[in-house]
Amino acid sequence: MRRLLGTTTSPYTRKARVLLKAIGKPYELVDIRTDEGAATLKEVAPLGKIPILLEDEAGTVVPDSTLIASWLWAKESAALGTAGWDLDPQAFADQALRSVVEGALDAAINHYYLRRDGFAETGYIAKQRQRVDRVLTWLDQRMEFRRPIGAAALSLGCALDWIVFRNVIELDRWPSLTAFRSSWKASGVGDGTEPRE
Ligand SMILES: N[C@@H](CCC(=O)N[C@@H](CS)C(=O)NCC(=O)O)C(=O)O
Repeated sequence: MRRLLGTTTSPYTRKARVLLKAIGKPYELVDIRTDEGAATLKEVAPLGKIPILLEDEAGTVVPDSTLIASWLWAKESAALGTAGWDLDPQAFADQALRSVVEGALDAAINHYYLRRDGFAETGYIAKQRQRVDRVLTWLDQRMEFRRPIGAAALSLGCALDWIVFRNVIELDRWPSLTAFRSSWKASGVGDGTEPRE
């Protein structure tokens, strides 16, 4: 059976969980906060980052949520297409938006953990927060939730839910992104994978 190394809080792991749910084949989420998960991560992932997809065929290890999305699109495009997805890795405009969304998500994650570790809101850390604000303002007029759902929308849905889950920002400052999140939630594609401890 397919296995996914990750956690239930991780927004990048969630991208893969949403797609695996859409595919509908059984898979196992191996939480890296367990001994088994930590040991497997150590074995297969020198970067120590999640998610990692472990295919049951020939020991294939697929790191990185975007690579996992491309892998699943290559292997399972019929099921994903039927479920309303279009994850073509060569859709450059979509991938460009995805990289902006994930740049903001990376900044938000860095900011959250560094502040949690007690670092002050100055210098490089303050810059991460400014980056999140700037990107959300830029995205506010550029993202609409529609089908088929692309790579940027998947990342944005997962990013916004995580940002709200961790209280990183007050999303209602961005009305179009708030509307995007409502449509994302109403679509049900992320049901059952919402961030939780
Ligand atoms: N570009 C990577 C980013 C993955 C990432 O940053 N994952 C976070 C969890 S959401 C992580 O593993 N953080 C642990 C660390 O940075 O040590 C992807 O798309 O999978």
